[in-house]
This record gives sequence, structure tokens and C-alpha cells, in this order.
Amino acid sequence: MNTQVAIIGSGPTGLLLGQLLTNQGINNVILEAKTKDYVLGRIRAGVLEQCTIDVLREAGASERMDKEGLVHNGFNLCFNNRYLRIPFTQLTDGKVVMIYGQTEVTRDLMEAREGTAATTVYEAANVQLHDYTSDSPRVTYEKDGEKHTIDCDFIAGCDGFHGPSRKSVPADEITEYEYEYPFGWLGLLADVPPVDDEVIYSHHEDGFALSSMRSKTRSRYYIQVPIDEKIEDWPEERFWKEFQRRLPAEAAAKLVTGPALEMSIAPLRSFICEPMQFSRLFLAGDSAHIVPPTGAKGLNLAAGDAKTLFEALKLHYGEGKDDLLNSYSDDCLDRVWKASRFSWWMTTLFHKFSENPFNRKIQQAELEYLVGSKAGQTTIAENFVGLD
Ligand code: RFL
Ligand code: PHB
Repeated sequence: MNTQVAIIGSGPTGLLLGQLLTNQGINNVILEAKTKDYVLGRIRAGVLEQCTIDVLREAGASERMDKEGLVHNGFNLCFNNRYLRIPFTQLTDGKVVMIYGQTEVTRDLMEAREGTAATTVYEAANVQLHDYTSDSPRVTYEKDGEKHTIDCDFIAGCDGFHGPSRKSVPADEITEYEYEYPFGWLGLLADVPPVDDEVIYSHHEDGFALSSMRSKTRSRYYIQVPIDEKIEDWPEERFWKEFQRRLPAEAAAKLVTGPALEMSIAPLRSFICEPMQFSRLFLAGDSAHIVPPTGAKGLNLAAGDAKTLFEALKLHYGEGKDDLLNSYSDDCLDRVWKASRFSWWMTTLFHKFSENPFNRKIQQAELEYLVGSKAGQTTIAENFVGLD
């Protein structure tokens, strides 16, 4: 098989890049290790920044998002049983975020792709990258026991943190920066109305809790748990009790419980690799960087990479210029480090991090500072809605 861009991974990064390229008349093939249903079964992000909303519209995959997505103008920080509302729209000259699940974004992009002639190979096994430092890269894979080769101009590694793209780069050509947090998030999805119309980030002395949603009737709740916690030790009743305990009283009183549609534990990690380009191989999304979910940045960074890579490939095929391809890594990393800083900061501010009483007092002082400082609130607001 021959194509212009071989895309590895059909998560949001690969699907979005594929859709932008297809709309531009640039051929691409997506190789995905899992089945379509498996990919659609993953419950992840929920907050879309303005840039992500815009690029989904540009890709022609926004009809349902524009109908069903919930536009938010603020969120709440809670600690010591108090609310601090961050009216981010007011503090950022009108910027908003949209609550719309990653699962739905993925479904919309899959449906848009199915309406085109572009090829997606699900259950592609043993995907391997070859010769990406030459002018004729190749990707090989196996499907139903048969070996296949794709000859291409470029490879887009959109295969998440554990995929083969980043791992195919020799260790001495890549620098990896990593920090693992000593806790994870236990998440629960249920068809119950959310405790508040807006997202609540709650700092409690026993650990962080987050109240989010997918719609007015579907809630997504999380609590901080130790990194070695087992999901089997968390029957639903235990989750509900602990979640309610960590909310401010006003929100706790409004909690409605119901059967879990999904429960899972995700470890928290910060990770960035440099560079993100290796000749004709481009890493995009979680294959190049991971942020802890506290800042709601992962999916938005992924969409930013897909858009940046698309613009670079458009210039290459349209005008024969490689300026944007050559600056891809620097262009992305600037944005990625700033979002990583914000995600790390939100994580350290809101989680139970340290037993050291001095550190805990500093954490309290920082939260109190935010209450009285418009500058502090504006900093949170402009990072939350996404830096330009
Ligand atoms: P994905 O979604 O992991 O997709 C990668 C795809 O590559 C496939 N793959 C392979 N394909 C072929 N061959 C192989 N050998 C392969 N190995 C892997 C995989 O099967 C998969 O389909 O990465 P992508 O596309 O870069 O997207 C990144 C986002 O998924 C991620 O950043 C976000 O979900 C992070 N995130 C959040 N981001 C936000 O912007 N806002 C949020 O509110 C938010 N909340 C979250 C989150 C992530 C969470 N978890 C589970 C870590 C909440 C949570 C709990
Ligand atoms: C979510 O809705 O899943 C969500 C919201 C905000 C975050 C992380 C996850 O910071």
C-alpha cells in the first residue's frame, strides 16, 4: 500500500490529523492496534478549550458537539469548606471552554472519516516503523496473520504513551523528562445529575476530589487515591462516601448516587520528550507528552499538535515549503511545556502531597492568596482556557 502520511493510532490525535489531511486532499492511512469499540470504550477527557473547539469545527466534525456540548464560563475551587469561583470568561476577555467527552469527540471523528474514502486498519498487529530518516519511510504491520507494508512520505506517531513510535527512536537521539506523582485518580461515571452546573476542584485534607460532567444528566467524578490502590478495593458505595466527604458541604448535600457506568484508576504522570520530530517521523499527542489530568490539558495539547502538524504538511504539499515541518518540534514544545507547568502546579496545589506540616501550610497559604488576588485568579483563568 502507498500513502502520503501513515498515521499510527486512532485516538483523538490520529483521527483529527487524518480528518484535516483528508479534507485537504492529502492521502493518509490510520493503523490502530485495537478494535473500534475498544477505542470508543475509553472514558477520558471532558474539557475542550476554544482552540480545540475551533479545530474540530475546521475538521467538519463539530455538528453534535455544537448541539450537545455544554459551554462553561467559570469553575470552582473549593477548600476549607469554601468556594472560590474563577469566572474565567470574565477574566480572559470572553473565552469559554466546552464540556464534551473525549469519547464523543472520537466517535464524531470516526464517523466523519467513515464518510470519506480514507483507510483505517483496526486490529493492526506488530506495527513497526522503518527508514524514517530516509526519503522513503515504511510502516509494516500484520493483519489476520498476513504481513503488510505501507510506503509513505511521512509517519505521524499518534500512538499514545505506550505505542511503538517514540520507542523506535534510538535512546541517544531523544531526551525524556519525567515525573511520577505518588497518587492516581479513581474515576466514576454515572447517569446522575452533577452536584453543580460547573466543574469543582476540591482540596480536602484527606485528598483531592473533582466533580465534572458529560451532560446535565451524566456526572464524571474523581478522587485522589494512593498510587498502589486496587480497583477491587473500591466498591461503588465506598467511592460515593469518600467523594461526598471530600466535597464542600453545599455540594455534598446535592449529591445523587447511582450505578457506575465505568470505574477506573489512572496514574498521574508528567512526561515530555524532546525533540518531537525525527527526520520524517513526527510524534503528536500522548506519544510525546503526558500531563496529569488536573489542568484538563492532555486532549487539548493533542489537538494542538494535530493542527500544527497539519499546517506543516499542508505547506509542504501545497507550496513545497518545509519551514513549518522544520519548526514543528519547537512550535509544539513551547506550548507543551507551558501546559505541563500549569498541570503540575494545579496538581501540587490541590492534592494531598506531603505529610510535612510546613508544605501543607504553604499549600493553604497559596490557596488563601488566590482568594484575595485578582492577578492570581487571572493566571489560573488564562491557563485553564488555554494560552494562545
Ligand atoms: P490515545 O488516546 O492514547 O490514543 C493512542 C492510540 O494509539 C493506539 N496504539 C497503537 N496503534 C497501533 N499500533 C500500536 N502498537 C499502538 N499502540 C497504541 C491506541 O490503541 C490508541 O487508540 O492518545 P492521543 O490520541 O494522543 O490522545 C491523548 C488523549 O487521549 C489524552 O491526552 C487525554 O485523554 C488526557 N486527559 C484529559 N485531557 C484533556 O484535555 N482534558 C481532560 O479533561 C482530560 N481528562 C485525561 C483526563 C486522561 C485521563 N486518563 C485516563 C489518563 C482524564 C483522565 C482520567
Ligand atoms: C473530566 O471531565 O473528565 C475532567 C474534567 C477536568 C479535569 C480532568 C477531567 O481537570
